[in-house]
Amino acid sequence: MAFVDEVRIFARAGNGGDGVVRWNVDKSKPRGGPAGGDGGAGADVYVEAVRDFAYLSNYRHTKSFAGEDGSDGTKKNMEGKNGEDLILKFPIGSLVTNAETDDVYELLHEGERIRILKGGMGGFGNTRFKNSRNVSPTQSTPGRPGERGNFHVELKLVADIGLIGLPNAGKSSLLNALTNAKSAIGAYPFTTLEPHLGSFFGYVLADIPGLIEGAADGKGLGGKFLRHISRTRVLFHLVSAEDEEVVERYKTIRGELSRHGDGLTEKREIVVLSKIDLVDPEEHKKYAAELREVAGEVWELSVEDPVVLKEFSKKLSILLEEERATIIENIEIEDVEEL
Ligand SMILES: Nc1nc2c(ncn2[C@@H]2O[C@H](COP(=O)(O)OP(=O)(O)OP(=O)(O)O)[C@@H](O)[C@H]2O)c(=O)[nH]1
Ligand SMILES: [Mg+2]
Repeated sequence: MAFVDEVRIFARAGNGGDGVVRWNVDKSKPRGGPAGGDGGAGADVYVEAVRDFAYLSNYRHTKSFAGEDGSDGTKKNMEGKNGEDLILKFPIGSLVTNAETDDVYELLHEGERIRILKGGMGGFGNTRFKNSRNVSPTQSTPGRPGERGNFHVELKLVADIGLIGLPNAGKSSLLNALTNAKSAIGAYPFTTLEPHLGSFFGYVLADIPGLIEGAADGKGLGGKFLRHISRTRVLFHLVSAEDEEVVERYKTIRGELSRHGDGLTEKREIVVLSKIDLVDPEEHKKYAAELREVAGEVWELSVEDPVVLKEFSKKLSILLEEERATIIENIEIEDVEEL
C-alpha cells in the first residue's frame, strides 16, 4: 500500500438544534406559561495528533465528515442535547490548512487537539421571549448552521535524524541496525519506496527513499519525500565507500538539497561514509579525508562490523544528548528574554 502523505477532506460542524414553542400544562387556565426549550449546540470539529505516521491512509476512501447536529429543544424548558464533538485524527507532523480561510493548524505533539470548526448555536425556545408585556410568546428561533470547510492535510514527518543519500548507500541498513525498524534492504537502488521511522532510545530516525540528480524536480522517488526531512534536526548524509568519487556523489545530493530549499542546506549535516568493510582501510581513510575537506564532519560506518557499529551508536548517543542540550538552552534564553 502506498504511503499517503497528503489528503484533501471536507468537514462540517454540527448544526444547532431548533428552539421550540411549548406550554406549561396548567389545568386552571386554557394555556400555561411558555415552556419551550432551546436547541442543543452542534458538534465542534477537532483535529488530534496520533503517533501513527501511516494514519493518513485512512482518509483514502472517506473524505467527507459531518459533526452531529444538536437536538431540538423540548417541553418543560428542556434544552436539546448537544452534538458530540467530532475528532479527526492525523499523524504527528500534519499541517491542516483550511482551503477557504488559509488558517493553518499544526499538529506537533501526540494527543494535541485543535478545534478547526465550530458547531452552530442552538435556537431559542419560546421561554426566552417571555417578558412583562408578553407572557405567552409564540416565537422561537431555528438553530444556527455549523461552520464548514475544505481542508488540505499535509504530513511532514517529525524526526531527530534524517537519513539521506543516493540509492543503495545503506540508509535502511543503518536504520534497521540501530532501531526496531524493519525497512526493506536490497542490493539494488530504490529498495525503499516510502519513508520509515525507527526509534533509537526514544529519538526518532527517518529513512527516506534514495535521492538522485534531479530529485528536487521530482526525478526518482526520494524527491517527493524531501519535505519529510525539513523538520529533522540533523541530517546523516550517507556516502558509500564502495565506489570512488565520493566527493562528487556527495555534491550531487547537496545540489538537490539546495535546489529543494526549505532550509535543508542549513541543517547540521554529518557525512556517513558507509560500507567501509568493503574496502581497504587506507582507501576509506582517504575517502573520509576527501569528504572532510568539503563537508566537515565525517563518521565511518559498517553495519557488518560490530565494533564499528557500536562505536557509531555511541557517537550517535552523544550527538543526540548535545542536540537536546542546545534545544533546552535555547528555550531558557527565550524565557529570560520574555521576563
Ligand atoms: N558490506 C556491507 N554491505 C552493506 C552495508 N550497508 C548496506 N549494505 C548493503 O548495501 C545494499 C543497499 O543497502 P540499503 O540499506 O538497502 O540501501 P538504501 O540506501 O536504503 O537504498 P535505497 O532504499 O535504494 O535508497 C544492501 O545489499 C545492503 O546489504 C555495510 O555496511 N556493509
Ligand atoms: Mg532504503
